[in-house]
Amino acid sequence: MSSTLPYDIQSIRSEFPILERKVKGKTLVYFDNAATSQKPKQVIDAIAHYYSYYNANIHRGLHTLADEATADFEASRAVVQSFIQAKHHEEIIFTKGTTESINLVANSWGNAFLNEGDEIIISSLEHHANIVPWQMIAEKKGASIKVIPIDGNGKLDMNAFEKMLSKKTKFVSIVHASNALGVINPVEEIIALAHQQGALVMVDGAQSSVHLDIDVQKMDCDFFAFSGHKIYGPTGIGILYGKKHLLESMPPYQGGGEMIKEVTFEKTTYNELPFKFEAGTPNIADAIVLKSAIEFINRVGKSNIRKHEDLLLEHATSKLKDIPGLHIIGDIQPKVSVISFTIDGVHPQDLAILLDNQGIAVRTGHHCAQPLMQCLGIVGTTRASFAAYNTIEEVDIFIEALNKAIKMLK
Ligand code: C6P
Repeated sequence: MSSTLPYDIQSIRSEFPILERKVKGKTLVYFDNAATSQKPKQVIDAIAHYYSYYNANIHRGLHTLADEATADFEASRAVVQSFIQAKHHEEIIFTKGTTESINLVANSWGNAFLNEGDEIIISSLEHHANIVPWQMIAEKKGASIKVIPIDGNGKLDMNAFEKMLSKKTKFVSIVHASNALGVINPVEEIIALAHQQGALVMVDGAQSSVHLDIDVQKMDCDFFAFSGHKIYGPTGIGILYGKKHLLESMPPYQGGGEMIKEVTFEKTTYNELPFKFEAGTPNIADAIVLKSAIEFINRVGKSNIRKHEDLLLEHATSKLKDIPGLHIIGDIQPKVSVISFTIDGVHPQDLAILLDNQGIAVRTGHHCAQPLMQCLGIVGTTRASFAAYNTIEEVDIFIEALNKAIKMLK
């Protein structure tokens, strides 16, 4: 099987020091990549290098360290720009992560442009980060939220979506790939339909950005959000992409240093993009290091990683289907390398503990998508999610451990 893999998997694995770790006496099998991916050595080294050699505040100082840090911070912005094919570098805003990016848009755009009676559309597949900020702003502005239904496998009901759209629809915020099930939504179609009604569209790319080629211009989304820590980068850094004319029309999200042009006690004028949305000292180190994470992905090749992950997904799916009483939720195409399942008579939490005892990390529960679990009529699932460094052998270890755990629990 491994001869069909698109790259030398052992060489990739050797770049991730954590994969050497033992957990409960067993070599770690890390299948919780949808929660956060592990970091290659070039990312870990880049953090140490920044703090060891040129730690300084940016855009402010007139000294060598500040110049170097500023240059690398802006170089990282340019790398992110090409990672998602944005037209202008000032369309890339550094945030803490997907959650903050969505909150920024809901607050800034929502406060300025939402009115009473307006409608915001989300889907049943959303992570809480793409539900709660919209509920908060809708409540404040007297707008309402409509939810696109799904079938039992997580497929969006596009007919229902089309019927939901009207002149009242002002905003659609939709997940690209579901974190809980892995299913990929037809975002291009959703965006085109929403635009016909004059509504704007935000895409939550927290799970898609690491697996799929992202071209925000081709997709024609108005906003796109993702997190550094899910693309082999550090925690605490994320991206908001927004079309330039929209970001220009929006008021600042937070006030403070960096986002101003001039301040008097009477009045403040705001800085230009992207700085208008980057108040205060940003997360300089992690923004700089995000460049190294993207360079890792580009070096291995996103399409190679996708091919590799598809092999793992296919292998795991067919093995899991052999287990009596196991139900894969979201067994449809297209999907990213996430498998979510339930097992008759087995509580996901008990399963997670037994798997951890065998060195295997998976996520169980509602995956921060409680409304989705309610739609599916389940309390939660067990989720295995794969990354560039996982192997077919690890899938086999997982299946063996799973069978052992099921025997103990039934
Ligand atoms: N999902 C998971 O285990 P932050 O926490 O801001 O980096 O990302 C939030 C978020 C938003 N949307 C989607 C689709 C996501 O998957 C996540 C994070 C993790 O599934 C942690 S809950």
